[in-house]
Amino acid sequence: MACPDSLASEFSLGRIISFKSLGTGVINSTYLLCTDKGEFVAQRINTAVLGSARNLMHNIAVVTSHLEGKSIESLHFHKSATGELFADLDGECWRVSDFLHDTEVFDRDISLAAFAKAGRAFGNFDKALMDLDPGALFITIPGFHDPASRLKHLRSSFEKDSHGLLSKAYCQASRLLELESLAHCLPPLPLRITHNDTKTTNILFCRYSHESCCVIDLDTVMPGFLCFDFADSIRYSANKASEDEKDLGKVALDLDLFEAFAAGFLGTLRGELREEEKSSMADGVLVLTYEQAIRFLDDYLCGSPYYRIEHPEHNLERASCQLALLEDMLVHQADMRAICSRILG
Ligand code: GN1
Ligand code: MG
Repeated sequence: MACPDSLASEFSLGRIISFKSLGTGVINSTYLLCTDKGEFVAQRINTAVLGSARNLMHNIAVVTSHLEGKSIESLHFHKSATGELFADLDGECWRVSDFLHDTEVFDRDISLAAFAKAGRAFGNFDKALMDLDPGALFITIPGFHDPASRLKHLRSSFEKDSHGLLSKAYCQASRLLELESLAHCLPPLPLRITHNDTKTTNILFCRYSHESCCVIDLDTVMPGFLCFDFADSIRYSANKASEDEKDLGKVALDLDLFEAFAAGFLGTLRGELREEEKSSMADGVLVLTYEQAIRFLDDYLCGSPYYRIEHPEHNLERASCQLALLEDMLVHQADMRAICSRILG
């Protein structure tokens, strides 16, 4: 898309030199904006998903200033002409942050060492927010990681079949409904402030030292359960195949990657966790993967209004892939539990 005419002037960014697409997110649209004053990240916020930009940016301001207070590098957002951290331009909501130079992200082809560092980075992020009152943040997306309510929605989409797509997704949908006990298997857990979208692509690493330098994508930082921050990284990066792999024979849990991330994440948080949190980690991986399969399939049955897709069957392929990963995780449930217990002592 073209850069809105008023973006640079609204955020006092100088004269625009270039504007190009950046990153792999499937919710917001992200661009690298070069001006005569420097390089910036401009994002068009998907308010249909993320709700009020004011509440969202309130959360982000609270969290980034808390992290800065502990000398943890965080994103820095620019103020608009009205002093807000976002601006309404031509009916769309935009925000701008500094572009962090000399950084790189690791996608799925991540080494064991880098994945362990990613675990430490997300572990340190969650640890640093433990003394912040969850009540200080708005719930930007109610029921975001709530497998039972996601399943309820899938069941209703299944019954309505309003887009006539159920015949193509019947096996996957039936299997997800059959696995219902996964939506209720976790014990009551304490609410913490969590990231909630811990893909490894949401960590910037220094290009030279290869150390993690900043956790990004703070849109879903809100009250949540720590086991889901552990789980989402595993779901995304410890899959031997990509999130939308069509050849399901390639989809499998990589236990070495699981162990590397567990060493980083659980090793960092070990001293802070309650017993029920410790015992929820391995099972949380199953639950979150189950929830993601539900979310992709439900979106498919509803005509794909939520996730950006590249072709009409994309969400069905993503759901099938998550379901295949879940089946393999079920086979390795005891292995995952043993690794977590060993690390958590
Ligand atoms: C979305 O767009 P991105 O990559 O930040 C989604 C996550 C899903 C992910 C699946 C707000 O994240 O929960 O795990 O897609 N974020 C939101 O790829 O729904
Ligand atoms: Mg995200």
